[in-house]
Amino acid sequence: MPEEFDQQLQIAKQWALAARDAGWLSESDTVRLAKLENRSPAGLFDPGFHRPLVAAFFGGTGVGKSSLLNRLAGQAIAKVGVERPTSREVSIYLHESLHIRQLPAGFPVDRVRVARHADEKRRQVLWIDMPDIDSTESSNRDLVVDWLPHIDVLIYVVSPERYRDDKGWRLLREHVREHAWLFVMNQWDRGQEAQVADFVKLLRQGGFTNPLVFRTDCRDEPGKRKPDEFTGLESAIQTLANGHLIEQLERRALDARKEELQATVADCLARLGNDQEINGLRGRWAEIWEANAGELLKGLQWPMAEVARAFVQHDANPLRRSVNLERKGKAPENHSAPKPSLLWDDWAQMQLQDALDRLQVEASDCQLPVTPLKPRLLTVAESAPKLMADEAQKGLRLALANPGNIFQRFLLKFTALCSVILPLAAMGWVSWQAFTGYYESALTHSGFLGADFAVHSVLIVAIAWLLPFFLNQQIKPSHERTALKGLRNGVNAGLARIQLLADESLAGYFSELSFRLREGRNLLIPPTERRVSEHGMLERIIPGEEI
Ligand SMILES: Nc1nc2c(ncn2[C@@H]2O[C@H](COP(=O)(O)OP(=O)(O)OP(=O)(O)O)[C@@H](O)[C@H]2O)c(=O)[nH]1
Ligand SMILES: [Mg+2]
Repeated sequence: MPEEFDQQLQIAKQWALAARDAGWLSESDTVRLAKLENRSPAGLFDPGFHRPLVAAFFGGTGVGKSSLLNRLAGQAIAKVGVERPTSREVSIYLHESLHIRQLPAGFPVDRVRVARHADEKRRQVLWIDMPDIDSTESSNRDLVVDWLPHIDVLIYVVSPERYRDDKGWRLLREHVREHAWLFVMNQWDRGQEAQVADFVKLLRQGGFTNPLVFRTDCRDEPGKRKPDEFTGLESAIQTLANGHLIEQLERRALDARKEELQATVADCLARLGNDQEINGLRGRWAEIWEANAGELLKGLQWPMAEVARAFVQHDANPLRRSVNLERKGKAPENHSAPKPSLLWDDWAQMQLQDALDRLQVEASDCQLPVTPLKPRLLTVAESAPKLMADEAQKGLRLALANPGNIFQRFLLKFTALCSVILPLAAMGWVSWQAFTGYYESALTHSGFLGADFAVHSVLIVAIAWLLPFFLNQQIKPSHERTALKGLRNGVNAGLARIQLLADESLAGYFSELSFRLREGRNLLIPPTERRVSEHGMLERIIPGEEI
C-alpha cells in the first residue's frame, strides 16, 4: 500500500512539473504537490520489521519537553536548561534492540542524540524530544518539519502561561490529519483547571472533540512534584504501541496522505480549466474573429484602391515593395515584429493584434492558462503580413491574366475578331464592286465608277473596322479595376488563411490542454471509505474537521 502511494505521488509530481515547465501551471500551483510527503514512521526501520510506535514531544521553547523525556527515562538524556532555546538537537530514546535504518534525508547526524535502555516493557515505543517550534532559530523549526512525517503520535506540550501561543500550533496543524495527537499541560505546579478547560476549548475549535490532555509536573526534584497524570500519559502511549493500533494509525496516516494528494491534484486541475471553459473560449473566438474580419475588410478598402492605382501607374510591384522593405530612415525596433506593407499596414496589424489580445483576455477570464497560448498567437500575428501579401499577389496575378468575367471575355474576343473580319469583308466587297464595275464599264464603254462609290466604299470599310474596335475598347476592363478586383479576392483569401492559422493554433492549444487534463484526471482515484476505528481512543486522538 505505501509503495502504491509512492508511485502515485511520483506520477502526480511528474505530471505537475511537466505542466509547469510547459507553462500550463505556475510555480505556486505546484508547490503544495511538491511538498507532499511519502515519508512515514515505518520508513525509519527495515521493511517488514515489527516496528515500535514513534512518539515525539513538540511544543514551544521552555515548556518542558526535554524534562518530560528525562522523567520518562529516569535519567538526563536530553539537555534541560534555562538558556532559550535549550535543545538544538533531536534526542531519541529507544530500546537497545532497535535500530533506525535511516534518518530523514539530508538530516545532520551531529544534531541527533541517541540513548538506549533495556526495559522490555518499553520496547514498543521510540520516544523523541524535539527542539522548540517557535524560537528564533529557524534551523530548529526545519529540524522539526524534517522529522514530522516519521512521527506516529505527536505529543503537543504547552505550559499554563503559553498554551494560547499559536505560532508552533499553526506549523503543526498543516499536517494535523497525518498524526495521532496527545496533549500535555506541563508545569502543572503553576497551572489551574480553568487554563486546562480553556485549552480544551481551543482544541475543540481545532477539530478535537474530546482531546486527551494530561497535566504534568516535571520539576527536577520528584519530592516536590504536585500529583499529576504523567503515568496516564505513559500508559496511553503504551496502549497505542499495541501492534494492532499502530497498524490502524498507519492506515489513517496513509489515507490522509492520499486525500491530500487527491486534493492537490484537483487544485492543479482546477487551475487548468475544464471542458465547458474550453468550449466557451472556442465560441468567443468565432465571435471575435467574425467582428474583426468585417472591420478589416472595411478598413482595407482604401489601401486596396491605393495598391491598385500604384500598380497601374507602373509602380512595378507595390505589394512586394511595401512588404519587404523597411521604412526608410527608421531602424527596425524589433526584428521579429511584422513589417507593415502598403496593403497590410500598421492599422491592419493592430486590428489583428487587438483581436488576438481579446482572445487572451477571454482565456484568462475563462480561468484558462494563458502562458502557453501566447507564443501560439504571436506566430499568428507574425505570419499575417506575409500570408496577406502572398494571397493578394496571387489574386492580382490571376485577375490580370484573365480580366473580366466569362461573358466579358467572350465579347472581347468576339469584337476583336470582328474588328479584323468585318473590315476585310468590307474591303473584299468594295474590291468586288470595283472589279465588276470596271469590267461592265469596259464592255459597255460607259463611265467608270464615280466619286460617290469611292466615298461610300471608304465609309463602309471604316465603319466595318471602327465599330468592332470601339466596342472592344469599351468592353475591355480597365487595368485598375481588374487589379482592384484581384486584390479584393486576394484579401478575402488572405483573411481566410489568417483565420485558418489562428484556428489551428487554438486547436493545438486546446488539444494539449485536453491531454494534460486527461492525464491529471487519471490521477484522481475515487476516495476510499473512511474506516471506522475499532478502538475508542483513536477517536480522541485524531482530529475531525476543523470548526
Ligand atoms: N516549574 C516547573 N518547571 C519546569 C517543569 N518542567 C520543566 N521545568 C523547567 O523549565 C525549564 C525548561 O525546560 P526544558 O525541558 O529545557 O524545556 P524544553 O521544552 O525542552 O525547552 P527547549 O529545549 O528550549 O525547547 C527548565 O529550567 C526546567 O527545569 C515543571 O513542570 N514545572
Ligand atoms: Mg528541550
